[in-house]
Amino acid sequence: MIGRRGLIGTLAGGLLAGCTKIAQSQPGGALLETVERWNRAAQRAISKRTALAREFTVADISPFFRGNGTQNPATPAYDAHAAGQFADWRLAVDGLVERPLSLSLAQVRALPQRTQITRHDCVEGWSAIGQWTGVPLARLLALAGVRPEAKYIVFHCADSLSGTPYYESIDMIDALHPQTIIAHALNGAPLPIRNGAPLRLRVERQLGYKQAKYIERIEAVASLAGIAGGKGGYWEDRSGYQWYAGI
Ligand SMILES: Nc1nc2c(c(=O)[nH]1)N[C@H]1C(S)=C(S)[C@@H](COP(=O)(O)O)O[C@H]1N2
Ligand SMILES: [Mo]
Repeated sequence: MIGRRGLIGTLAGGLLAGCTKIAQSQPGGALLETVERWNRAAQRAISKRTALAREFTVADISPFFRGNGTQNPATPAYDAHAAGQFADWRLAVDGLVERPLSLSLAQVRALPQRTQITRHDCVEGWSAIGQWTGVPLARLLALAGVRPEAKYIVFHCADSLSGTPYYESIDMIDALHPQTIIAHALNGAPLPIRNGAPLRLRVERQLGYKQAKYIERIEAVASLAGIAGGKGGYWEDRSGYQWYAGI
């Protein structure tokens, strides 16, 4: 797994190696200074990515958290799970991991949890504040033993839009971010079907379409090239939506 320190270390290590060579072949220190400035800028960029999203209070919670996109996958398999309160739902964690997992909802709930009140922003021009509870994705990835070759985490969903399965992906900086959770509850109650029951992603530094609902499989990969349209997400594949949707 690439930790924050590991990533910065790799960047800094590469730059320092470069610096040594430049220092040996250059007469003055001007170039070195430039490289140092660049190094500081790179560190600032990474710190920005790891900063926390704003959290709100219970009083700020929206009375109704609307649904958007799929509001019910409505496949025979999903309907059967819903009828049984998702007691037989399994969450797979696989791909570039040492120990592939297949977890029940009860097992997901038994892991360490995080609760956060955040604002969801959809590109279509609406926002809502909700309280989400779930297991940090970093925990799941540690349990599964994600391999260092993994560069992205892909979320496979149970629903399709116009006959194409919904999916999304994030990089390891967002995957290991403390506010990135696999949520099973909204405002203290099990996720409503319209909001992604039984499990959905919350990746709080990004826009609404990254917040994958109805997750049945989490896959660690080295590249997004082989997955669906290759652009890392349902909307990314078919419209101009950016893969990195930072807010
Ligand atoms: N599986 C799945 N996830 C999805 C979508 C979808 O259609 N299917 N829509 C996305 C969009 S565009 C938004 S704004 C949010 C909406 O989440 P909500 O339904 O809880 O409001 O889910 C995102 N995740
Ligand atoms: Mo959205």
